[in-house]
Amino acid sequence: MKIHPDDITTFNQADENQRAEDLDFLTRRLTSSGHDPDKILDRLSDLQIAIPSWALGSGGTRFGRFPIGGQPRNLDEKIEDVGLLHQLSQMAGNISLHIPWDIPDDTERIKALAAEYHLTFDAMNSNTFQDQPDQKLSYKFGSLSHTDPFVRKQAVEHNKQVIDYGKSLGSKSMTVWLADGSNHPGQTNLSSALKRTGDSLAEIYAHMPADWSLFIEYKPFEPYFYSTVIPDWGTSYLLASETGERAYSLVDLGHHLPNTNIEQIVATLISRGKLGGFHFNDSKYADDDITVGSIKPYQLFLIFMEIIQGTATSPHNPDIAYMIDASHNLKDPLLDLLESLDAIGLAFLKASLIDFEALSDAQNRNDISRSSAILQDAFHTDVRPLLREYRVRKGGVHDPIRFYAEHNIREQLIRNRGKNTLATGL
Ligand code: RM4
Ligand code: MN
Ligand code: MN
Repeated sequence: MKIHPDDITTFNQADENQRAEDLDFLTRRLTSSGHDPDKILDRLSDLQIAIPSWALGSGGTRFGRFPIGGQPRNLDEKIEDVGLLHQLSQMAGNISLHIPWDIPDDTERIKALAAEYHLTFDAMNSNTFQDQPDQKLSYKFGSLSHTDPFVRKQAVEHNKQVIDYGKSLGSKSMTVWLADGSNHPGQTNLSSALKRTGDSLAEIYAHMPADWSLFIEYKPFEPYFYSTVIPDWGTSYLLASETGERAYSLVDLGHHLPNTNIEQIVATLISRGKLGGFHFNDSKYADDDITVGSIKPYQLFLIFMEIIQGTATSPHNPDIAYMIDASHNLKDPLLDLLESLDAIGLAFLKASLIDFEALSDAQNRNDISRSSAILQDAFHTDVRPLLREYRVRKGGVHDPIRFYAEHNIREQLIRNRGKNTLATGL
């Protein structure tokens, strides 16, 4: 769905004066403490977040699913939905595809459609955690790590095919999230499974064009509960280092055991130039995949602090591929994604306000209280006027969530697509 520019203008004009006042207040505060708001907004513009093609419908749990009407019925409609998110927020200029959930029928046509919505294709995702109806061998006991070389070959071939789709769509990277693991002690030989995985990844890597990157995602448990072959950042880093220069780790916020210091992992990976991808979501317990920033907004702020600081001091880390990897069981998926984009924008802006020079000075003097004060000062600044200004300047709306509700977008989608449509994905 494309929103008519007049609707955007009308919406933005409604409380223009109040917004200008709020912005003025914040700008004065920021400039007096040495910040350049325009520069910060330029950097925000570089922070484009990919939307996964599998998160545009209602998700489910293993117990049930409560579908919302108007879900995208095919890839074209998914692109439309991401286009809408981008038009409103100006922060979602990329789409990430999961194969075989979203196989493009005609890559040239799909690429052109995405371009109409100002979207490009970010990392491609393979799927060897489910068996497909036409598949010869089963992944029940693993894929890239399987004991049977024929199953491994089938899984490697699938990954190569995903790369080929990505090539024709203009993507430049491939994410491998390997679900392989075991449920019972003794079920697999842990070190042999890791070795076989490394060999399979090497084959996938060799198939990538020279300007592509490979992202290796880790996860401590689920779908298997005793072991996963790539459980943590250390294993992912190890595999990435062994696989090649353009192989990197991918951090997904939900893929850690409770209370893990994720910002420290981010800092360590960036310092070695190995943080390639980042999946946003939030969680209370495990891979809950709920709205970004809804549970731990301070953690998100600290992560952006490490990203901003780390990429400035370790320039050899590549541009990080950001994606929202969430699942929407109760909320309207599009609204949920807009909320997540808001949370990401706000955390980034707040982290941009940290006085890094003063912080480094306080750290060198071991002045803990001063260090904390610097962080708190940035975190408690209300940066919403700046995020609204960013959107209006770029042609979006100052408050995408309100716009979405006031314009009854879901009702329109239900009218156009139907009440009982189903989207492929989680
Ligand atoms: C996994 C992981 C992957 C995503 C799948 C659908 O838990 O986060 O990134 O592709 O879910
Ligand atoms: Mn993920
Ligand atoms: Mn996950």
